[in-house]
Amino acid sequence: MLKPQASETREIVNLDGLYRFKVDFDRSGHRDEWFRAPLDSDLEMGVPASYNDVFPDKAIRDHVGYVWYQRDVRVPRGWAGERIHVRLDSATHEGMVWVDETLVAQHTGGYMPFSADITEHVTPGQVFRLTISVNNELTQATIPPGTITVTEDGRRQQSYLHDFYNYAGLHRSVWLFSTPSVTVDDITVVTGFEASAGSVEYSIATAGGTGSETVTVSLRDADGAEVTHADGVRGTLTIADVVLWKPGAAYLYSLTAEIRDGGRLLDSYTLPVGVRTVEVHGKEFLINGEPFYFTGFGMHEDHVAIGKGHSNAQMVNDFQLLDWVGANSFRTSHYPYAEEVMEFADRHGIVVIDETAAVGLHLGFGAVFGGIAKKTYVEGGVDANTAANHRQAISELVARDKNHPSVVIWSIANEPNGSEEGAREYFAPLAELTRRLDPTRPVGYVNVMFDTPDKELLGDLFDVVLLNRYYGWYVNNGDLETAEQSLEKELREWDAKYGKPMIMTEYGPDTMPGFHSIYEQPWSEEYQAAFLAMYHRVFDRVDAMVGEQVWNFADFQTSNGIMRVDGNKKGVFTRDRRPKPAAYALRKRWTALAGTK
Ligand code: GCB
Repeated sequence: MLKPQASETREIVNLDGLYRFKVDFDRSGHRDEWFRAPLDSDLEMGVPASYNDVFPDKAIRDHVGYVWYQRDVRVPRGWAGERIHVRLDSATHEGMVWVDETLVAQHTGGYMPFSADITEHVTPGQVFRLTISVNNELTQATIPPGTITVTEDGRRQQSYLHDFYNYAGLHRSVWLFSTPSVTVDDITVVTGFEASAGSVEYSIATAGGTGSETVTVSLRDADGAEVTHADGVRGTLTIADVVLWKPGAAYLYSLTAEIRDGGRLLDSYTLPVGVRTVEVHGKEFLINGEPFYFTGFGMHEDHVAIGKGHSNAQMVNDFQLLDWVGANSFRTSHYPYAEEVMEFADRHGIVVIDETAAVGLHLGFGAVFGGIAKKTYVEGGVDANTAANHRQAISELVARDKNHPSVVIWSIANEPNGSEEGAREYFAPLAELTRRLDPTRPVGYVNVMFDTPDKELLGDLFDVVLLNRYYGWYVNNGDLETAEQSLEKELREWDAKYGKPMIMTEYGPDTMPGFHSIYEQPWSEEYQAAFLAMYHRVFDRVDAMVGEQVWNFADFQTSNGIMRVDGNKKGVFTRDRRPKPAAYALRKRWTALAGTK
């Protein structure tokens, strides 16, 4: 699943901007074939962005179902003879794409790119009408799951068991791009090193050829000087005096794959490559053979007005704040982030735990979100349909992100039910699938606080122990002394049970900016700082701890409920990215740790 790019043989046009926009309130759009004519609506919507908070209209914000986007697109006239594609970097949660009156693509899963070859439906130099319907519905089978109910007066309502607002729309860029008819279809690299010699094992999939073409590969250093080259669709490149990709010190080579017919260049694709290794060794997490200690956050793609829309400026601001606070890593909680984010992490040496959108696979959580607790692994719950979509989510994630040096762990779910009968049967094949798709990276799942070591059934299927704990918040609220004892006791039990590296992937209390207390009262800024300091004391006493990722980087929007006041306030930064005092405390600790751990 190569990201489109411009090269000697490929061109790309960005289709972001303003689209005609219509909300399909009465679910008539598909029946009435809205793609056949200009959308009958005065609304326009910016892409990329979530549409929910853009309009001052509750009916749009709460809408459950389809919305429609449409614009006219002119195909560059120079593209005659090329294959022409349209690509959506995401459509949350389901997208259908028409070119004029032809349905060209349909994709479910709100955080992954998809594309369609539209060569037969368009003419270079001419205009076509691009129509996209986007559905925000979550059902028990989707990843993440949800439930739709209909009120007595006929209103559809969406509920879900995850703690972030169900933003929807075209959250990421839309592209028109050309490829030649014979293409580099995919590239996979696996890197390594021995003493000062680096290695890049590569394998290239081509498409559209006759088999008589030749494939060559060249590797350049960051200054653009050729380091080495080779022939053939697979092989190993050796780099003398390799410069490794390291956390905090990124270094990227670029690998160019070319297909030729005789002397004629048919296709050329360039991939950034960071040479590094990742390994679990006993209780250590090794990057390039050296113990690595994760500092940072679970994050969200979440901003005022644009919701989950990708914005390059906001992304740079978030990375700058990560740098300021001394973080070396983050988790893409609770879904894959925009590819621009992954590439930025590659270029700047930030380490990533890459997570699927499998959040809310715990029907016991119904009680927390205003419903009732149910069994999880039952038909109509987390069942074979969920598993099929979960497999798709894992496969697409690995296909998209396998070449990013920043990605060091696959997290295949956040807080699933890991103690109920059926959990092992559900997760064992998924862990195995992830390993088969990528044998080079450790695999984990994120454990929920209910699934204590005496009850949990899954840990031996995974390489690392990823824990979310809220001692001092959801339990022992306001009592950090008891919380400290409970936390340390539990961490030692995990260590005794599995003897694997452990990362605290979530810990933190809701904190109201501006609320102060000399009594360490929950919700106060002082309590947040004291809470984090307590966790850090414990982490420093438990050897198997190899990382701490605070929940959350910033405050973020959630669904309504008595647990949340305009969203989740566990951010170390506010939603508009102002520091709470805890940010300064973390900065002090993490900058000091950078030199030692
Ligand atoms: C969790 C979830 C996260 C929530 C967080 C909280 O365990 O993984 O999505 O936002 O707790 O603040 O309750």
